[in-house]
Amino acid sequence: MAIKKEMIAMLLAGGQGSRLFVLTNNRAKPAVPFGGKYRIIDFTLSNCSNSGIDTVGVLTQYKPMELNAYIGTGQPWDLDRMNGGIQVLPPYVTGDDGQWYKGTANAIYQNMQFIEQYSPSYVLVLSGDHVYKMDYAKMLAFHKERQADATIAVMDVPIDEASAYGIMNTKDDLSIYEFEEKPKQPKSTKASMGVYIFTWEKLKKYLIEDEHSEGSANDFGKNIIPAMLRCGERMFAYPFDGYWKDVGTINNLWEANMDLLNPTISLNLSDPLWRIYCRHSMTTPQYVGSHAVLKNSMITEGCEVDAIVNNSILFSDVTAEEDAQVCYSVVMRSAKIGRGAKVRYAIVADNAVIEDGAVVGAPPEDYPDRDNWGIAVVGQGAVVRSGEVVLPKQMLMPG
Ligand code: ADQ
Ligand code: ADP
Repeated sequence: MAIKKEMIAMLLAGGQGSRLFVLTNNRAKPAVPFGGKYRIIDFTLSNCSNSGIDTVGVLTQYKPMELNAYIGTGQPWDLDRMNGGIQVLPPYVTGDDGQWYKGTANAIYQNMQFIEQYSPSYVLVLSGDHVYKMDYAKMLAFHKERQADATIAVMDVPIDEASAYGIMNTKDDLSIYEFEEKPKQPKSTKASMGVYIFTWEKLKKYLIEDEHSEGSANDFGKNIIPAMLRCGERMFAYPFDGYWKDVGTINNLWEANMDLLNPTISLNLSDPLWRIYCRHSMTTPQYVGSHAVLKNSMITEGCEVDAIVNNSILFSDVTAEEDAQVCYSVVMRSAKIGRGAKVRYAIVADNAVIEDGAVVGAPPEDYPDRDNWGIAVVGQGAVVRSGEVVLPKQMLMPG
């Protein structure tokens, strides 16, 4: 019998991440590399560990291999425990009725047995695709003080982005009286961060009811939250005003990487009191050649750089040869950039090869349709031949 835990975390990591296109061909979104040496999931896992949560279930289903390998025993996040720790939970077959996770709520429903082993009073539901630092222990204190049934972390977002989120309205005491999942005409700018604390006995009741309700999408935002609100449960909004970004789109992923190079942005990765942990690669120190000119960039271990690099993030083991230019770009592990190649406003995935003189992306001022430019993306292992051009907004698939 497992030891009782006051709160355990369930981390949803099973979405397809289709809006990241070539970056999620072979892996789930939470495993996408970020910020030079991290993966997106490192933020949520580190938040759990730093908040004193030692039991985390990770719900996977879409292309989980790389994510599973990355998580391993959970040691980098101090989650390799005898009691609790991290556990990867893929969909499994029980008798005749095993099935894929239909939606986020169904994913939790199918793992009720895992949750119940710990007899938790509260369950924290998280997404594996957000970059932020948050103390869930403070959120739990808020939830307990208000004797809430559900607490939803909220951020203020620009009104023109509000329809991408669950949007709520609250009273002065922060209780929620209205919630709409991705409304076409948002009535407020208070957006759900997809971070929830539920009192477990209450959530369990709604998960079971939802499972038996005809036509439900079995989704937290579409079904569970609205149902709880309709039934008058105590629901509160927990305001968060730090850095938070859903990195589920190419633009957001690129921007969040660029934010790391901007000293005015509050996502400090070197705060000794809130470290972001990751699995390290064992590789050589970086080498900077005699032609290299490096400005405002992160250059990670194992890189060999002889190029002009500015405002960019080079992950481990990247090579960038003489006369190459890399600016405002994200270049993932072991990618190779040949002589005289130009990589500008781009994301180059791991193991991609940009041959000598090839061009990837362009800054807006160089692009004829200035209002409609975007980030160029080269997929994992893809090769851009000498003289070839990958235009802004274009995505190059491997093979
Ligand atoms: P979305 O992010 O659009 O909105 P969703 O696509 O359901 O919600 O994904 C949430 C998380 O669950 C993601 O991490 C995804 O990978 C994972 N996931 C999706 N389907 C899954 C499945 N079947 N099994 C396991 N994991 C799955 C949500 C809320 C909004 C809120 C935004 C904030 O619904 O109200 O505003 O998050 O980003
Ligand atoms: P994106 O929106 O970029 O595709 P997400 O990771 O947020 O990325 O998940 C996308 C959608 O895929 C969600 O709406 C989720 O419900 C759906 N989804 C994920 N896995 C499945 C599945 N096995 N069956 C049906 N829908 C799924």
